[in-house]
Amino acid sequence: MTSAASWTTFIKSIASYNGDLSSLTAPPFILSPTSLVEYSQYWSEHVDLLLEPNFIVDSDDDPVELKRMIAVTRWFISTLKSQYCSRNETLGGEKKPLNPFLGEIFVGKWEDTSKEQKLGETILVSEQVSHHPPITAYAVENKKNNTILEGYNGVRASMSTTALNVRQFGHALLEYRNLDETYLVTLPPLHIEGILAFSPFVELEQKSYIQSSAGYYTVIEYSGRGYFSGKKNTFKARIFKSYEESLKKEKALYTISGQWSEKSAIAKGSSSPSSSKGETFFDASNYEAQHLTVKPIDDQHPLESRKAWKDVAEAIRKGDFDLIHEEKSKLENKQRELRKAEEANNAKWARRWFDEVDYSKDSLDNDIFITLSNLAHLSIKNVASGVDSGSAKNDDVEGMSHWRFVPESFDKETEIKI
Ligand code: HCR
Repeated sequence: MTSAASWTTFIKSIASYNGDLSSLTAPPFILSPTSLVEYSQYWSEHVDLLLEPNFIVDSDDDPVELKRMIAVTRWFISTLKSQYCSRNETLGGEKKPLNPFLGEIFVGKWEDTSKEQKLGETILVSEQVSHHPPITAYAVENKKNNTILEGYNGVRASMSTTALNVRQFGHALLEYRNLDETYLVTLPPLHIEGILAFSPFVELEQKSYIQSSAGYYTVIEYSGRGYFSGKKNTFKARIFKSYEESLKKEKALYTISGQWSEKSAIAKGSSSPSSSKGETFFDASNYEAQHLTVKPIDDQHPLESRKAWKDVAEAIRKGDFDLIHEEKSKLENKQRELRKAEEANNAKWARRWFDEVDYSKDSLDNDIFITLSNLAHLSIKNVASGVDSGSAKNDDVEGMSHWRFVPESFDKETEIKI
């Protein structure tokens, strides 16, 4: 089959697509040799910005909690280029990632490359906690600064005439333990444009939110090419004293606007910073991503992503469709056998470092996710990320669930070395 013909078959298959990414069969040239379980690393490719709130000192101008919210917003904006553009840079376009198997893991670390050595080592643990639907849970931990980011991700997708529309499930919780401050971050919807033209790319849409335990609340509005400025990947973020204040845009304490994949500016108040008045907020093109270090495949455990997918990844790199199919089938059949054996023994795959949490049943007094969701009027149900608790969409979506990191399980880990 020619590339064009297999692409047409692929387009037809996504037109009748049921929302579960594992059911999509794509032609080899659209496959990425990287599993989705690796995407958790994108949260921390600017470790210095992630840890920055720990180093902000109180001064006479803005309250220190507001300065920290600005820093957390900057860190979040800095993650977007890695999350949504990095395949375009490394693989020449958005690709379909490998669909992780249940129990697949990915771990790595960021060394402290700063002159002052105040950051310390930061580690990533990422685990596929559900296969149908696919859900990846992760934690990024920096012991030196007592900072931990944890979260999970799932997606549901549907095809419109020209684009693949993706709703994200999950959220991130960023805890600065020395500061006794936590932030809840929601994930924006997105769509994949350019499918018909053979060059898929991601556009973020609608909004995402950051809620601080100190009350401050950031609303980030996304738009593709056109709406705000005619430029790609544009956004506008407003920081408010609280959710209630956000009901009137004029109450914004700061407004940030620009392109998340390029440059953005910040100014006090509710008007967008003009290029002359605004101070640079973040310049993605001049802030290189720091990639994590992963141990050599030979030293990896069989559940570690790059080891488990090695032969499939090589077949994808060769563009050999039959070999991809053969190697993928080997891995998938092994998984099927495992599930059958579990069923026969009435057993369940034991998640390694994460636990499922059911907020409708488990009694979770003083749970920070509930507290922050209430502050931001966000749903605590298993709904798309960022859904308002009062919205008509506030109804559990089948198969989706909340996942939490269990640090003790990771501390007891003996088989997987970072
Ligand atoms: C939608 C997507 C899989 C999911 C990817 C997610 C949402 C995963 C969590 C990360 O934190 C952020 C993230 C970034 C990716 O942009 C997003 C992927 C983009 C494409 C991929 C589709 C399943 C691929 C469809 C196949 C074609 C048409 C390219």
